[in-house]
Amino acid sequence: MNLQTSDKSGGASLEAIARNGSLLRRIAVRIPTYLTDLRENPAWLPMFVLARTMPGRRMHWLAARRARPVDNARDTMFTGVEREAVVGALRSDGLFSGLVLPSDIHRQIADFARRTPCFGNFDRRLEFMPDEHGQAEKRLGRSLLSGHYFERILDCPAALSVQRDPLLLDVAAHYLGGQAKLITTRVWWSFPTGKATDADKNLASLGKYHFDLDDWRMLKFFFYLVPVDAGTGPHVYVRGSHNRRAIKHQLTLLVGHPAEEVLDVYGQQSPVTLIGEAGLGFVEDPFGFHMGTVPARTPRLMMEVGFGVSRPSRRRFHGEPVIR
Ligand SMILES: O=C(O)CCC(=O)C(=O)O
Repeated sequence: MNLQTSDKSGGASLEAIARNGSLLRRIAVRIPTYLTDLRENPAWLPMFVLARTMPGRRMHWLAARRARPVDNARDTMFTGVEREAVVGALRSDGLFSGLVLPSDIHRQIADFARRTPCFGNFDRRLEFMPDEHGQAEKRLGRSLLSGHYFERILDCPAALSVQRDPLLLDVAAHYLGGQAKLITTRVWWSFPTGKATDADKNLASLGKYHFDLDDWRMLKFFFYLVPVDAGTGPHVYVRGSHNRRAIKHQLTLLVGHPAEEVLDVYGQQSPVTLIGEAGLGFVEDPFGFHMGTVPARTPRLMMEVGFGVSRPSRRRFHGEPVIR
């Protein structure tokens, strides 16, 4: 972390002071959260300190156990997808984008979402119907960037069938090791809104490249439940950034970094913007830099099924079902 506050002329640069002040503020606001994580699970501390460094991660990967064969591997809804191809792409690029949900499955989840109230900005007090987003912003007097279903999604059998699909665990076990376990399942909207603050965007993981640091090794499957184009807030992944890290991105306390800084290091050609029809699925190693973008025109409905290797901290999640 660079806390230098002098400009080229040797004098104090007000801009640098402001920048570093805001950096310190961003770190300071997270301290209570870090202390809660530590109290809940002391094993969180070595992960938090070392899992951002390549040597620390490589050491931990050595403990990956062999994956056990999955008995019901053929019962997958993702017919024609070879597990080896998925794992190979994850190892080289950190991303595989050739999954497609059957149309009855993504339609059933989207229908469920359209008729079920969601919670705005991860806050259970901000409950609204997704098709009343504009009225809800007026009624609640604030911008609503996201709408989550939390545990309500467990009432949707089609979502559960995606969560339980044997291909997902098989890929996770062959990529993360035999310790791989399902951690979380979430379905949420990202809404176009002109008024979102930077804090809202940070909370929703939108608009800023970041890497996830909730476990030593993680994998996230994402599925679009509506068609996603450039105006629907597509997800972006920086190919290859999961296994190559600039020192400044290993020794940083912050997971979010400006786009120019990330692209200067990993290459202007490295971001992949995921655009496609309803049902498009992709899986990524979220240690690689990634972000959602704020929808400019149309709301995006998305599902995530996440895997990890350690006991998840309940606090890290925002109400979505955490499977222990
Ligand atoms: O909404 C998105 O596309 C990004 C989600 C994300 O960054 C995350 O789950 O870590």
